[in-house]
Amino acid sequence: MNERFNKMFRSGLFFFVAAVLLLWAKTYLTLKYSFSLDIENTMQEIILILTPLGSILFFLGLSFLFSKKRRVKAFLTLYFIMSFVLFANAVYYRFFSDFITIPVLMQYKNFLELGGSAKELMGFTDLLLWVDFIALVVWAKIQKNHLVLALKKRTVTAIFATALLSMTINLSLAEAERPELLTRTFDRAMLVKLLGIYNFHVYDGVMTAKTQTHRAFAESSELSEVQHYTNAEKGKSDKYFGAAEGKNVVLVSMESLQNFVIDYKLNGQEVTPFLNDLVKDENSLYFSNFYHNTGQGKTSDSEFIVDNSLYGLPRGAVFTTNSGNEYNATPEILGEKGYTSAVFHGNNDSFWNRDVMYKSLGYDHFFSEKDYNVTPENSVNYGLKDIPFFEQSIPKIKNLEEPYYTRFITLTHHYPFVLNDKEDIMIEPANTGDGTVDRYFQTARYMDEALKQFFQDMKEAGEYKDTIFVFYGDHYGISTNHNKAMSKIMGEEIRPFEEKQLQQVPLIIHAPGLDGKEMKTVGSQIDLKPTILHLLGVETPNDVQFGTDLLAEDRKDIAIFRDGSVITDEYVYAGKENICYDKQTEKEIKTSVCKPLKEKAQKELSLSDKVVYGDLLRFLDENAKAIEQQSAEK
Ligand code: GP9
Ligand code: MN
Repeated sequence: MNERFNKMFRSGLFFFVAAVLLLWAKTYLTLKYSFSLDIENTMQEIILILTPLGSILFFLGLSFLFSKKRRVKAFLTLYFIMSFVLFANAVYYRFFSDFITIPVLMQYKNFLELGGSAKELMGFTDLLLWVDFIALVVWAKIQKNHLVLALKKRTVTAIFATALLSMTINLSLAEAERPELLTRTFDRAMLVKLLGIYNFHVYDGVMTAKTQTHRAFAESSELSEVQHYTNAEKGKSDKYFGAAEGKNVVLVSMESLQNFVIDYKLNGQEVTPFLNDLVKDENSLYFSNFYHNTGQGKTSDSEFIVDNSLYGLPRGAVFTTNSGNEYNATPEILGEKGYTSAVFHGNNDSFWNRDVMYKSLGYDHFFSEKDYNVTPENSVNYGLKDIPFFEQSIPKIKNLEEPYYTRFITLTHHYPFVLNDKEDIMIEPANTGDGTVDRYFQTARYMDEALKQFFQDMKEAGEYKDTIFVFYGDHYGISTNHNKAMSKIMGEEIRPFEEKQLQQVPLIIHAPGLDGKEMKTVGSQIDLKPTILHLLGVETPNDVQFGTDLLAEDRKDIAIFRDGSVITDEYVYAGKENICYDKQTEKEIKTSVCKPLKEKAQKELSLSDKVVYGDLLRFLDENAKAIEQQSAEK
C-alpha cells in the first residue's frame, strides 16, 4: 500500500491533481468575485463551476509534450501563464469593467492609461492569486529530483479525454443557455460567463487571426473597385440639401420597433400614440417603406449601418470582429465640421464591444450604465428603463458643446418584452396566446411614452429648436418563430412575402421648420448616412457609401437585406426561399424577374464585406489624393 502510494507520489499524479484542483478553485472564485458576471440562474452557476476544468486539463496537459527532464518546468510555466491571465484580467477589469482582448492589447494606449495606476489598482487579494503557485513551486523544490511527472500513457490519454468531454458538455450547456453564442458574440461578459475565461481567450485569438489574415492580403486597388460601384449609384440631391445646416442631430434608436405598430389599434387603443402624432406632424418626414438591414449583430449592426452606410457582416457582429478597422463614420466626418458626438445608452459599455468600437467610429463621448444612476427599481431586463434613461440624459446633452451628433439607444422594448412595474403598463397585452407577441405591445407602448417625455423635455431644455430628430427602429422584435401569432395580429397568412415586409421599421425625420410629408420611397438604414449628411449640407464625394439620399429626386427605390432578399417599389424577392413576388398583385411570379435584383444584392453585399474584412477604408486618403490628381491632370 505504502509502496503504491510512494510510486504515485513520485510519478507526480498527486502533484498534477492538486494543481488542477487548485487552479480550478482559484479560477472559479476569481470569476465569481472579481468580475460582475450577473449569474441569472442555477444553470449558469453550474456552467460557471464547470467552465475552467476542460481548459485547465488541456493546457496543463500540454506539459506532457515536453521531455521528462523539462516537464516540471513546462508544467509550472503553463500554470504561471494561466494564473497570469486570471490576474491580469482581474486587475484590468477593476479599471475598465471589461476583459482583455487581443485588439485591446494591440491598442496598448489602454495599458499606458492603466500603467500609472496599476499599483493602486492591485490589492491584497491579488497577491492571494499567487499563493497556490508559490505552494506548487515549493512542493516541486522539496520533492526535487523525485518529481518527474511521469504519468502512464493511459492516464495522459484520460486527462485529454476528460478535457474534451468537459469542454463539449460546457459548450452544449452554453449553447442551450444562449443560442448562437459563438457566432453572435454580443457580450464579452456573456462569453466569459458561459465559456470560461481561458476558452474566451482562445476564442478571441481565433477571431483575431481570422480578421488579420483577410486584412493582410487586401490592396488599395480593391477600394477603387468599390468606389467605382458606389459612385455610380449616387443620386442627385434636391431641395432638402442643407435644410438642416448647422443643426444638432439626435438619432433615437427605437429598440425592436417594427413599422406595423404605427397606427395599429389593439382593442381600440393606440400602441404608439406619440409616434402616431409625430408621423402626421407638419414638420415630420415619415418614411412608410423603410427597412432594417441588420444581421446577427442586431442593434450594433444597425448602429454600424447608420453611421457608415456599409452593411453588417454575414455572420457575427462587425462591432466585435472588426473594431480595429479604419472607418469614415458620420461622427468623424462631422467632427471635422466642428460637431461634438456622443452616444447615450443605459447598458454596460462593453456590450457589443461598444466601448472599443465607438472610438474607431470617432465618437467623443459614450454615456453608458456607469454614467447613470441605475438601481434595481429603475431597471428591467437589460438595464435602465427608457423613461429614467431619457430623464437622466437631459442634463448630459445640455452640457454638450453644440452642434452635436448624438444617438440615444432605448432598451426597454427588448425581447422578452417584460415590464416589472404596474405603473409602466399602459395597455393590456394582446391575446394571441403567444406571450412574446402579446407582451410586445406593452413594452412598445411604454417606449412610446418615454419618447414623448423625452421630446417634451428637450423642448423645455431649449434643445429642440436647433435640432433635427431621427427616430428609427433598430431591427425586428418578433422573429419568424412567431408567425402564427403574427398572422392573428395582421389578419392574414404570413408567407415570405409578408415576412419580408414585416422587416419594415419606422423612420421619422423631424425638425422645426422642416417641410414634412409622407415619403413612400423604398429605403433602408443604409441610406441614413447620406440622407443625414445631405440634410446638414455636407458633401462627401470620396466616401464609400452603399446607401443613397432618401430625399434625392432620382433615387432608386430599393432595400437590400443582409440575407440577400430585396424589396423595390415593384417586387419582393425572398432570398432564402428564392421566391419572387409582384408587389401589386401580391402573387408569386417567375424567379427570373427578380434575378437582376438578386445579383445586385449579392454584388453589393460582397463589395461591402470586402471593405470590412480587408479594412479597405485605410486606403481612403491615398485613393482620394490619386483621384484629385487625376482630375487635376484632366
Ligand atoms: C444592448 C441592447 C440590445 O445594449 O442594445 O441589443 P440587441 O440584443 O437588440 O442587439
Ligand atoms: Mn436592439
